[in-house]
Amino acid sequence: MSAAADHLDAFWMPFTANRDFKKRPRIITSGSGHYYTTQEGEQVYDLFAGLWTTGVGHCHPKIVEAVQDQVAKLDYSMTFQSGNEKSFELAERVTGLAPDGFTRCFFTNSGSESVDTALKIALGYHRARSEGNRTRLIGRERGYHGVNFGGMSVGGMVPNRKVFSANLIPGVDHIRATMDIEHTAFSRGQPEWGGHLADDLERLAALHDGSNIAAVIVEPVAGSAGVLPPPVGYLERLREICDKHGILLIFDEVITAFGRVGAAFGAERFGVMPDIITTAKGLTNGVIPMGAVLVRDHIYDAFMQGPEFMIELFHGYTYSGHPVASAAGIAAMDVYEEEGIFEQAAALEKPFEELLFSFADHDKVIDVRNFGLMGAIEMAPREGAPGARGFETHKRCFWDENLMVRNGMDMLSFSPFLNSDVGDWNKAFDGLRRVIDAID
Ligand code: PXG
Ligand code: PLP
Repeated sequence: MSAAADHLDAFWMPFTANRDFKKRPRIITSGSGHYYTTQEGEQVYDLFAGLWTTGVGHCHPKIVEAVQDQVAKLDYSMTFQSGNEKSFELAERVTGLAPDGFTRCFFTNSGSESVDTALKIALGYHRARSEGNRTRLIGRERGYHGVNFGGMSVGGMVPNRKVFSANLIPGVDHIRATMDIEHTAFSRGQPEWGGHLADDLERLAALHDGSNIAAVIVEPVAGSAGVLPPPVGYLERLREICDKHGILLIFDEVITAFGRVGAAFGAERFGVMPDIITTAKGLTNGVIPMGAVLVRDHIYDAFMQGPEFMIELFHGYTYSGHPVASAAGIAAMDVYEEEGIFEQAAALEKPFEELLFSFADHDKVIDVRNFGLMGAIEMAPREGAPGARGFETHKRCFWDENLMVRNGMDMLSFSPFLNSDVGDWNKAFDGLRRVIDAID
C-alpha cells in the first residue's frame, strides 16, 4: 500500500503540522548510506542524519546484520531480576568509551526517558546520602530535554511548555540561555561572549541556598534550540559553581554523544566532567530506539547500601537493555571504532564551517552557528509570519532540491553524516542556496 493521501489519517504524527503534511506527504520508503528514497522514487540527500541519530548513514550493513542475527536468536527477555548478554556487553562498551570514572550505564528507550531517569537518579543520590533536602532541579532557558514531564519541566522551549504550564513539576528553576544574538551573531564555534552567564547559577544558589539544589542539567551544545555552542569558559564555570555548592552536573548528550562534536562525548571534547551523562540517538545509530544514562562511581556507589536482596533503585522500563537494541548498539560501537568515525567527524568540521559561513552575508540570514558537526543558519522571520520562511525552506529543499533540511521556526539545523563526502555537501548547499535565494 503506498502512503496515498487517503491512508494517512490514522497516524497522528509527532511534532508535525499534520493537516499540511497530509495534503502533500513527504514519505520515505528506503534509505541507504547518505540518501533516502521517496515514494516518488527520488533520491534525497539527508543533511540531518535522520534526526541527529544516524551518524554513519542509513542501513549500515554491519548494524543491519547484527539486528537480524539477534532478533532471530533472542527477541526479548526481561532485564528485571534476569538479564541478557548483549545488554551487559553494550554497557561495558559504552562506559569504556566514556570519560574516566563513568563506569555504570542505565538503559532507557529514548532521550526523554534518559533525562527523566537522570533526574530521578540525582534526587535518589542525595537522599541516599542523607541530603534529601536537595530537591531543586535547575534547567536552562531554550534547553531541550525531551517531552516527558521531568524533561519538559527542566526544559526551556516555550511552545513545548505552554499548554502544560500548570502541570510542570514543582521546584524547578532555569538559568539564562547562553545566546544573545546582539553579542554572539556569526561566532564561529564557541562565542567569546557569554562565559559570565554561568554565574546565573550563583544567583539561584543564593536565592534558594545551594544546599537545596539537587542538580543542574544542560546540553553541552544546545541542539533543538538551533545549535547554541557554550561560550568560552561557560561549562568550566558551571562545573566550579556546582562543586562549590555540592550540586550534581548533568550533561544531556542525547545529540552530542557518539561523534557529533568530533569526540565520543561532549564532556571529553570540552574537557569538563559532569556527574551524569544522558544519551540516546547515536547509541544505536538510530536503528533501534534506545537511550543510556552514564554515571560516575560516586553516584552508583551511593545507591549500593542496605540489604543485598533489596532493589536499590525503583526505576526501569520494560525495554531497558532490550537485546535487539543492545545488539544494534554494539554494532554501532564497532562501526565507530573500526571506521574511525569520530576522527572523520573531527576532520570534517572546518569544511562544514566554511560551507555554513558562506551564507553569512546572505540578506535573509541573521546568524550562523556551528560546533563540531552541528550547524544552524538562522533566517530573518518574514514580516507578520514567523516560522513561515523556515518551513517553506524545508519543503522546497525536499521537493525541488531532493534535500532533507530541518527547520525550527526560521532556523535551519544541520546534522550532517559523521562520514560525509564534501563533494555531496557542496552540491547540497548549492541547492539550499537556490532555495533561500528564491523564497520570499
Ligand atoms: N535531550 C536532548 C538534548 C535532545 O536533543 C531529547 C533529550 C529527547 O530525546 P527523544 O529520543 O525522547 O526525542 C533530545 C531529542 C530537533 C529535535 O529538531 C531534536 C530532538 C528531538 C526532536 C527534534 O533538533 N532531540
Ligand atoms: N502502563 C502499564 C499499565 C504497564 O503495565 C507498564 C509496564 O508494565 C507501563 C505503563 C510502562 O511501560 P514501559 O515499561 O514500557 O515504560
